[in-house]
Amino acid sequence: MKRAIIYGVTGQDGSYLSEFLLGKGYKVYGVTRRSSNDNTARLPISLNNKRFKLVQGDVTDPAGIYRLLSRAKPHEVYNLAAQSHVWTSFNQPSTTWDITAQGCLNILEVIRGMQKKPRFYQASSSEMFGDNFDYEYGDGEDAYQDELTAFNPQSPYAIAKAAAHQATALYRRSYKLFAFADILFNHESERRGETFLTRKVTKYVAELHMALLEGRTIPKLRLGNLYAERDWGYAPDYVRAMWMMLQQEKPLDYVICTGESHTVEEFIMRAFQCINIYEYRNYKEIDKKLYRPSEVPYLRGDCSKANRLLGWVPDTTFEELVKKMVTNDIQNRDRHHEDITPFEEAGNS
Ligand code: NDP
Ligand code: GDR
Repeated sequence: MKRAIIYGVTGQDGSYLSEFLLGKGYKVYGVTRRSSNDNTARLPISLNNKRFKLVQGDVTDPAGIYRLLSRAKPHEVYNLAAQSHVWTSFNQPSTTWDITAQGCLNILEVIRGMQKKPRFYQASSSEMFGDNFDYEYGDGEDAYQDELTAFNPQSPYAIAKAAAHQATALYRRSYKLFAFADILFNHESERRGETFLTRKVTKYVAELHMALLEGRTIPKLRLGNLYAERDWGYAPDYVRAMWMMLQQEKPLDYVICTGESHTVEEFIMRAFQCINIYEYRNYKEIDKKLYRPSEVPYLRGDCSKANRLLGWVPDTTFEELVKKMVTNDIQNRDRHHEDITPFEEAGNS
């Protein structure tokens, strides 16, 4: 039976990846760091599986990584652990560095010292491109990023990710490690952390939907920069790509994205439209504190290489993604309010 270790198993992607690997017959060691509250809310499905083992650990603790890898003797190690919130990284640059850059290096060093070396996966980020892009036709209309676009990171998080990305490539070249780094563009889901833009918006929309039905008012949605553009995909599609990469004969880096870019405002408008609100501006206010000292203005990936060599294509469209997230947040609210009108029928614009 194949064995895999997932660092970052309690996060959005870690939870989907653990279910995906269990579905493929793996034994999965999911690593969770110690916390004063239960942080396994995303893992009920995996925790019910006898082939899933939850173990304590932390990527900043090299000795613990060594003990786990020596004991479990995994075939594959997935590093999804990170301080992954860009805005937070400006407030906590050192912590972000220790987890997101040093944590990756700690795992690579342990693998380097092992006799039977597992395959290694590093979750790199489109944030590494920062404000850089290439042009297809030179007229600015078709700007994109791919595996060859130069990095110009714009946050402590992106700098840490770029360091981990380069370390993975260096260990692959220098020590013949079977190490891959995917450049993942934004991907969201019903399990997305609540302080990321998409989930913050869909939770608000669900709350507003309920409030309108009950004749209540709620405070406005506080937002930062509405004009940044992002290439948003669906997380389960992206964890499938992670596994597909590690099954390749030759370790290469891939961009994983949808190829479509939408503004933050477009995401918000779509989410409000799910509850039949077509003029959302009355419900939002801009809070300058939510602006970042330095922003990534535009992300649109080109994943032709992953299409060609992995046969990977995203299954979920932008419109489906927004709808899934809003529907899920409304259903979560509904569990406590069984008798409300389904949102499709609510005429509250
Ligand atoms: P999340 O923030 O949801 O999950 C991060 C995970 O890392 C959590 O399980 C968290 O644990 C864990 N973690 C944090 N610090 C440590 C530590 N010191 N030791 C061990 N584990 C730790 O991120 P996502 O699931 O969205 O993303 C997964 C990976 O992919 C991350 O590395 C992220 O940077 C990267 N990525 C994500 C993209 C996206 O759009 N989602 C796009 C590009 C890259 P806890 O639950 O205890 O906080
Ligand atoms: P991002 O995601 O920074 O792209 O990083 P996030 O959802 O935090 O921001 C997306 C865009 O929305 C703007 N924005 C706001 N963002 C947040 N969080 N909260 C707000 O209130 C708000 N208002 C506007 C932001 O300025 C930004 O332009 C995500 C993370 O998952 C990273 O870990 C990952 O590497 C990248 O995607 C690719």
